[in-house]
Amino acid sequence: MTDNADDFGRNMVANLYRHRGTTVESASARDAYHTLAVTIRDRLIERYARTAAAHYAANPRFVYYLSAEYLLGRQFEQNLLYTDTREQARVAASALGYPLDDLAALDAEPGLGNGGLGRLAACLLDSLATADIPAVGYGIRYDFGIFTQSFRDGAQRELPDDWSHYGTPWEFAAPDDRLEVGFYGHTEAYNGSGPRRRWVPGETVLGEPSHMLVPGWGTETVNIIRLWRAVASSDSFDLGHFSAGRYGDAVENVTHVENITRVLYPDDSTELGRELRLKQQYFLVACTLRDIVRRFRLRNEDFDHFADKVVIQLNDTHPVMAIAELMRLLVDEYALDWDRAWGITRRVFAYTCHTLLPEALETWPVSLVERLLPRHMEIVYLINHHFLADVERHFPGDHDRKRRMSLIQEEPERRVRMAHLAVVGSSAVNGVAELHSDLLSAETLRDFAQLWPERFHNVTNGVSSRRFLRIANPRLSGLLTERLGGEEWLRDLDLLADLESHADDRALQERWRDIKRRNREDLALHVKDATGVVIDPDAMCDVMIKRFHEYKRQLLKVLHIVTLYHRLRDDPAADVVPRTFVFGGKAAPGYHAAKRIIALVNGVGAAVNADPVASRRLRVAFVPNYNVTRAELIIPAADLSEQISMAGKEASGTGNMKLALNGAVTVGTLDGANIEIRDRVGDENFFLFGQDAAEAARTRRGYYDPRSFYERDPELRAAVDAIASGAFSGGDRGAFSSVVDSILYHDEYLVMADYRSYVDTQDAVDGAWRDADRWTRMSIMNTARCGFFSADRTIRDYRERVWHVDPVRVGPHHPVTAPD
Ligand code: 7GP
Repeated sequence: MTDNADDFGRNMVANLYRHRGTTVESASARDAYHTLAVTIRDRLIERYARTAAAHYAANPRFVYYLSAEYLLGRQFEQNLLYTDTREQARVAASALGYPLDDLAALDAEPGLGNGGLGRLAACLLDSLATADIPAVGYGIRYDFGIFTQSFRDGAQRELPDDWSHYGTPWEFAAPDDRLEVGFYGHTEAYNGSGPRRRWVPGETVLGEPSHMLVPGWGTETVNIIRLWRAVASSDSFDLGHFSAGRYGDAVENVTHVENITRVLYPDDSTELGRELRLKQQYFLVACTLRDIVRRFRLRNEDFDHFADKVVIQLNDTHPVMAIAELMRLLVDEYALDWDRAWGITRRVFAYTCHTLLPEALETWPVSLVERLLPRHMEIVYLINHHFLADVERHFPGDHDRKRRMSLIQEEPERRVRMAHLAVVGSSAVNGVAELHSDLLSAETLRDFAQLWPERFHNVTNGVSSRRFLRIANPRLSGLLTERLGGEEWLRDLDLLADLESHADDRALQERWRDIKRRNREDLALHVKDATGVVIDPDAMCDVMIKRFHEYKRQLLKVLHIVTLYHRLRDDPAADVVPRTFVFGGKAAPGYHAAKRIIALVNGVGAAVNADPVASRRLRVAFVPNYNVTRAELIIPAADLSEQISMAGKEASGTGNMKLALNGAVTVGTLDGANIEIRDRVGDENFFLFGQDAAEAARTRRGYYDPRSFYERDPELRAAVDAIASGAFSGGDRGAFSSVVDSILYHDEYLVMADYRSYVDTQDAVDGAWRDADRWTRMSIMNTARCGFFSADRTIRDYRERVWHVDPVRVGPHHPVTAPD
């Protein structure tokens, strides 16, 4: 497709007529936005057609990425970049009377995920397409994505995120491809013997796919992400009820079905909520596997080749029922014998674990699985039967081991252990950073790693340099492109290493500082708008952006802020460097402890910002509704990156990588990927504090008395006392008593034990900041040495260690439309 501004403009006007049914004179901003998006999309869809044709011809092994979450971020800017049409779009937008940036701001972020795991999925899809790997991402099209966060009296409020309220130009619905998914019911014997059985569901719903395009950067490949939503059949609507004026009853069945994909992770604190969640998981799995089998059969017949053509990556345990579902399809529907089906299944699946928290390893009550998915329960039992026989062969008579490894937990309630099913049914298992993978093998999944050491791998996470440097930080990317002599670094991030030898170059340092300052100015404008807080663009920008969770220790950050506040209050001339503390993050709606910490951050922020002395040096800005879009604004402005989880709890972290790449220096524990970041940037360019994973585990196992730290450390005592006294809750002593009690008497995440080391390290941060040249050098070194954390490298690692797939190059002409 040729792309001069005239063609682009003509296409756009044609699209305005055809898609919006309106005219140039009367186009609203939303008409203009939508039309521009569709015009950009046209460039991608043409590439997608060529990609599909190339894939069809090559019949390659595909990577199918199954994930309950995707945090794609806005598509508009990305697709402008990937189609190289920014200039044409600018001209076309102004022809309609709108500045391009105003239209870009109308792009809604599909918030189909919670945090790290969902954003990682999006980064990996981007890198898969960029590497020309045939891949499809499968997920759920939630009506309401992650809730919109606002604050009322400092506390988190959750509002529904109706992300596709105005329709989204990036999504193609495919109602023709609807398929049926069963739930409940019973199973019955086929004629004949053997494990084959028939499942007669008690309820069926329709799954409707839609897809979005996932373009690669600097290549012709456009892959897709396919999202499923539950739709009721038209006879679910009860016209009789409606005619009788019982409008609620009339739509009851419709609502019941469509609730399956209504929200991301329905609250599972009730029985019904748990059932809905499992239903959601199976819904994704059932639709997806049917689609994968359909795709396989387009070019292949014999299931013995299935594993040569298909690898299914399970993004944590949410889609793990896929293992039982594939067995059901192969054995019950395609009549393969059990062993052959199992051999195929085992080769097809691979499993990534994203956590170290025992409570995040999913289990489902046997009674629930039996009722909702009776056939799958039988299959899980049969897999378990064969598996435990295998364990017995390797470890004869070791009953305790079998009890530990079983797919079924017996006490206190019988439950299916999804992580065990995942490991047993996969050919490869990986953690997401070195420490995490080591801890999985040594602790969480030790018995399995002993039985099958060859299955266990590490694949350290990575992030998209396109989104988080090129798009988010145009100023710094411009400098990098200039210094590195082109944009090749966007495909080979190791090229950033060339900067290293210039880290002391005066001119570079000055440009670097200037860019950071201007990025902080941009952030200051947004913060003022979103929170009313005025921040000083010259102050150090100290950033903590991530989900709120006790193990991530936002509370430790709060104690530090209160400590500085006290120092200034006691001595207005105290040696405290001007800093802005920027927070962003949501807490799960049912996670009360984390929500209290959010309120505390806001309470402390209000006190600091209102204090005539402290506010001269310190400001606290809690940006509401942290999401990918906000991340892209905050990260480029950051000077200091807070990665302060209790060691041994953060599987990897990926915000740490994005911030370091943008030249923020990390203050962190030896946890997750922090370790690998420090190894690469050098310990002189990283602020380390606190206990390491082994020490922390020892402290937790032994006799730990958090109160003793409080008693011995006057600054810590003053900070805790201030919180307890109501100083940050308008005098209400009860407001944060649960927070205070948790750290004084339990302190599961060693906030008290690490406080002194943290505060002293922060004093060293102040010292480094005062020496602007030293700080700038550290910042440059962080960018220069973080090329490893590109998601492109992560994809290379998955290819070598797990997937064994080859790229397919997409030609410049579609075989059907190509000229002779
Ligand atoms: C997160 C981990 O907490 C984070 O450390 C990691 O960087 C990220 O995954 C990507 O691997 N986990 C989740 O977001 C999550 O939901 C529960 O984990 C299973």
